[in-house]
Amino acid sequence: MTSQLVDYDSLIPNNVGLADDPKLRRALEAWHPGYIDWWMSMGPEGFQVADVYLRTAISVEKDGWAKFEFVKMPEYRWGILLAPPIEGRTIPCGEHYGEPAWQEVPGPYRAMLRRLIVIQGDTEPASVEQQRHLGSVAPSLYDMRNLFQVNVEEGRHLWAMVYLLQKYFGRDGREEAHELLQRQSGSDERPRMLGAFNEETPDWLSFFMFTYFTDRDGKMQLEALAQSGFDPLSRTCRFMLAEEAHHMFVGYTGVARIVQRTCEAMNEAGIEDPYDAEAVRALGVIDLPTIQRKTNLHFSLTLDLFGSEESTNAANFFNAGIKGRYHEDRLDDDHRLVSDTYPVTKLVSGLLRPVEVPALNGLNARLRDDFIDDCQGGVTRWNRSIAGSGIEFEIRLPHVAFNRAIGEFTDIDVSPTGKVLTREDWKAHRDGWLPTSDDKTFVETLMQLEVRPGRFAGWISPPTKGIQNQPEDFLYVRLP
Ligand code: BYC
Ligand code: FE
Ligand code: FE
Repeated sequence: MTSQLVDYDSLIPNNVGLADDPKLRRALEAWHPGYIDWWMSMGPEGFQVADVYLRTAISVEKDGWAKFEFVKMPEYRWGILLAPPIEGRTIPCGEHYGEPAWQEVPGPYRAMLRRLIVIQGDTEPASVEQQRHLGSVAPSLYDMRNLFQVNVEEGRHLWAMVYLLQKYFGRDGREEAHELLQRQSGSDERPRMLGAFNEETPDWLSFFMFTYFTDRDGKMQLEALAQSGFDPLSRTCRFMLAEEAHHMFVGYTGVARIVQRTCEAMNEAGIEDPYDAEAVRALGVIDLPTIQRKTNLHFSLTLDLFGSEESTNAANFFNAGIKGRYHEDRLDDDHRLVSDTYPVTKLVSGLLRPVEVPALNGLNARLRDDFIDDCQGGVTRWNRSIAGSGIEFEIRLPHVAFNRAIGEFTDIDVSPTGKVLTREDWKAHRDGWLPTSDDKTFVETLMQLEVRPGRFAGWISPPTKGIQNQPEDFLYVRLP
């Protein structure tokens, strides 16, 4: 019971008994100033003194875990919150299946666990860095607030991983925690660890695509780590997932509102051909093929985050019981998978086709497949809205082998429909499939700051309801 109560009065709000753990408290308090320095220099640019209507986690109960109030971002109460323990929880997979979950780091798996926690931790501040310029071109105060909400929560996710490193990994944990503030998205010397987190997020369409697709990789990876036999990691990730839902909501509704605005504008102007980019763009809205190209880009970049389709690392994580499958505890099999197989798409004599591989080696591909299913839902709803406007166009997720830089398909050129191409063919079609410099320039011209309460930039529809049901003209961000 005690562990569920959140101590909100101390410097670092927490439900991990920080007040009774002076060693850990000192380590975290020593890390805190560096974090604030990082936030001031790499966090949202130009809005650190604004009052923002933000939610802060104050409890870990299912209902009422958050409160909403105006805060300046550097004063946000970044806390350390673990989901309530599950009585009698056991290791959900691998060779220790059924044994009591570990409350301390299992010695033989220390290095593996540390690596997983560091990779997870590295992505959180990376996304804040990628998005730091977007506040100054926000399409509304509502959107600006959502961006900052996502940013402060990614900051909290960094705290969550740093807590695990400092509490359970001693000196090297402290060193890793320090390094997490040193690497920088897009840096030549010290880049972030995973590819997609070194890309630019140049505009709001990219931001919404990122939160739809890449934050959803976050969800899938957190779901897999929530199935860890290392219980503190599991509890940490379970609580992070509560926050993650909002990030994907921002992405889904963001793209939906752009699509809606484009279709409305086309109908008002009597334009029927979605491919007449010149006419559509002249209306000050984003043409649907550009949205498709951004989808292709962000989806394929995000697929790379799942690692190689066949991976002995993934097999080892699972065997050890430190990373499970999506919904491991709801799956009906032996949870060991030693003699099972899984179909993984591969290139076989020039054709892409499923090949059965040992299930343990195919776990990255399996999580990626679960991810693709999860992505499709929102895409289908975007398409329903386009069809409802009477416009003939469908947004499609590209083939898994399209535009990949990690794994099985790295060295081949594949069309969005899954056709294997020659280099020349790929080059000839590339600009129809991935954003061009012309797309970039056009979208950039639309990125103009709109801060009048209740007003929205012309390329995006207002949301159907406000945050916490606030009225449309609510002042979500009070600028100084
Ligand atoms: N980029 O066996 P392999 C989020 C490396 S997002 C660069 O194929 P494995 C968020 C790999 O390290 C979720 N390198 O893959 C979202 C290995 O190197 P070594 C983040 C890559 O090991 C939005 C080699 O290639 N969380 O939370 O299974 C906003 C062969 O590895 C990449 C996690 O990812 C890549 N894309 O790795 C904010 C969870 N892929 O060992 C936040 C933790 C692979 O040969 N991570 N490599 O030197 C993991 O579970 C796994 O490490 C990976 C796949 C999913 C990354
Ligand atoms: Fe996160
Ligand atoms: Fe997120």
